[in-house]
Amino acid sequence: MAKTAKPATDQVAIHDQTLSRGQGGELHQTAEDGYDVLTTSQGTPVADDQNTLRVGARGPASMEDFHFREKIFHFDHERIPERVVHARGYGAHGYFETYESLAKYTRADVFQRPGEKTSVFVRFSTVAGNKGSADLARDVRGFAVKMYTKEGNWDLVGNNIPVFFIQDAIKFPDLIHAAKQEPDRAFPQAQTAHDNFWDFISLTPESMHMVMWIMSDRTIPRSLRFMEGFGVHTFRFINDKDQSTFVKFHWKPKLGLQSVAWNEAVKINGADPDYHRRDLWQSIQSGDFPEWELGVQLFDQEFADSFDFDILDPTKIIPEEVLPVKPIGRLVLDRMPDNFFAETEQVAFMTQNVPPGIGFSNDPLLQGRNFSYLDTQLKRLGGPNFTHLPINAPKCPFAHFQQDGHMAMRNPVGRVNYEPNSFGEGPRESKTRGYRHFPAEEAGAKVQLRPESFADHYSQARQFFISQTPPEQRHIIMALTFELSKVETIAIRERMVSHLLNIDETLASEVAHRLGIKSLPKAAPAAVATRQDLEPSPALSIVERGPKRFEGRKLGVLVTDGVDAKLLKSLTSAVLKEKGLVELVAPKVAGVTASDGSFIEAQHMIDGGPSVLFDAVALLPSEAGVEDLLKEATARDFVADAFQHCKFIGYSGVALPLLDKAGVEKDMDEGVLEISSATSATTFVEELGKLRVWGREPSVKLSSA
Ligand code: HDD
Repeated sequence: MAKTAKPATDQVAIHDQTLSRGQGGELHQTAEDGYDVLTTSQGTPVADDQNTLRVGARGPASMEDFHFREKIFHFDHERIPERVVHARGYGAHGYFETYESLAKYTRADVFQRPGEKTSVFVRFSTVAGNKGSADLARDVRGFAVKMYTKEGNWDLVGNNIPVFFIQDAIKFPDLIHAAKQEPDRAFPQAQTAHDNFWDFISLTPESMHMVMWIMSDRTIPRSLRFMEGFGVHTFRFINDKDQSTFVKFHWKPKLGLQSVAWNEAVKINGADPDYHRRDLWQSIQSGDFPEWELGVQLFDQEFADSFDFDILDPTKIIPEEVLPVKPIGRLVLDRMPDNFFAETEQVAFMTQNVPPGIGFSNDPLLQGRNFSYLDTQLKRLGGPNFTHLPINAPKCPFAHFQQDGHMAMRNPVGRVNYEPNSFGEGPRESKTRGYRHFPAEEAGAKVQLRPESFADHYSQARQFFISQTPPEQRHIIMALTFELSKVETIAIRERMVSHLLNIDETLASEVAHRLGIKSLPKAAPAAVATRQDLEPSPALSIVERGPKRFEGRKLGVLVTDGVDAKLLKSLTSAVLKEKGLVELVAPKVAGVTASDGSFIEAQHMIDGGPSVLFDAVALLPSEAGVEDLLKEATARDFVADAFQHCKFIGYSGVALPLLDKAGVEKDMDEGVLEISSATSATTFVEELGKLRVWGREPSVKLSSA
């Protein structure tokens, strides 16, 4: 109920009743004092929402209380089944802007006119965890984009990894059963570090390329804004003349790639399980709109025939160095949903939603997905009319003869609900404007087999590994060691090592050594005897594709009463100039009284703002303040964690004892910089663009056993 009386101008008189407009423009019944009147869902005004109708003040409830019964009934039915995968997600609205006409390749309306903007809704997700799981689970991230084009909705339902675990959709239920919590004990939640997952994986060599990706830092992104997205499969662009060009889709974040360290991820999950949601919410609400470029790899049949791998195999990429990614437009997210359930939860993505000009390839995973997505929406959304929900309805005109069913909101008007009809009513098919499937010539015996061209499971897995920088390779080794250390069945650990031997011997022996496996097992029998030695592809590294500056990142500044007001101001303006953010962490969340007597608000108390929430930290306590911080375990952790997570640390001279107490002073390196003036504050902030001092990592033993 609105707390303030509505001004008279907001009030409207309809049917002799005074009504007022709510936030969304909806009408409310208004009481004499101007308040919106609470009603039942039938519109009956409610007089008492605190007490059920009862017989006598201490007597039994009366069934007659229709308001109570309706309220509880509705509450009892609030939940819908969560998605069988990708249950935890977060979405936003925005637009896609086309750079240039692609009419030569595709008749897709969205790609015809340079500068044209198309509305989109994007939902990011984790895969394995339930709806309430934490954001920093080590997991693939879903990157699902719904474009409301003028010729129908186009759903590009991708991930932040360009390959997949399996080659055929028939294995999807097995993969997901194995990955999710084990069925007898219902744990672990949102983690693949358990026997069932690695048992399945180690018996599924086609997953080895994906294993390299999921054990890399790609699965612990710093922000949804700093990760790539991929359509994964090969699709088709189809032009006006019905000619086809193969296409792979890439989303590239404007602010560069960035992930966190595993030890950091574990702590972020405790400090802020909604870390990614909050980050997206804050950036959009503050007008700092996340942006990606859409890029395409375009190729013809001749390229496909000459390429080392089958372009229908979803466990393979085409390296960008072999076939460059051509930018064709940009995606900007600029509006959060008004209501999470109505939009983010009820949005129904379906791979088969394609407009004219976009077509499918014969990728067996894609073909299977085209069945699964429509089917799952019926279960989740309760009936065939989920396209009537505003988030799922096309924004272009549409006309068909589908009718009735649960919750039908749009029903045909008039007598005719079929075609053809001789009344001349209703929509008709159009050979020119309608969707035309690409007339690919297909022939062959009906068989159940995996083509030979899908058989090489190790070459690209190796290519991925050797394309990583040394810290990234260390992270893969440690991630594999961690995950397999949670596997209780020794034979499964060894089976995984036998696959790693086919990828990289050092990788295999490092993991085996850390797991305490005394003698290396034999390499797994490879379907293709000779592994190809492919050139490294630097585009596969996150570190190589980081940002150029601190833009969009957050500096956490630890302050106390007496903080040097001038220095803090210089530091803050240097960060803002780089388009970064500053948040203050103080002993009391209210804030601190600075050296010039001004009161400065803080965003966190020390316990609530550990350094894992920031990309870099600065320590600006006063001399008196540092004495108190030395007694605070949380202040020591703030510094020690920032150091072991290889972050840049700025400090004022008086903070040295705190660095000492945190065990950092003796190991100080080029990433720990003194801030004593406006100039040194600027130098510090310029350094922040490098994000991490990975060279520190071996010394802090973050990822070497
Ligand atoms: Fe899937 C959801 C991405 C393979 C069956 N998938 C789902 C979502 C994403 C993906 C991003 C969440 C959409 C949302 O936010 O609502 N899925 C992928 C990618 C795959 C993939 C990139 C491989 C390249 N998926 C895949 C297969 C199958 C499914 C092989 C089944 C044969 N996926 C589903 C589903 C879900 C889903 C069961 C669960 C909820 C939903 O569809 O709407 O149908």
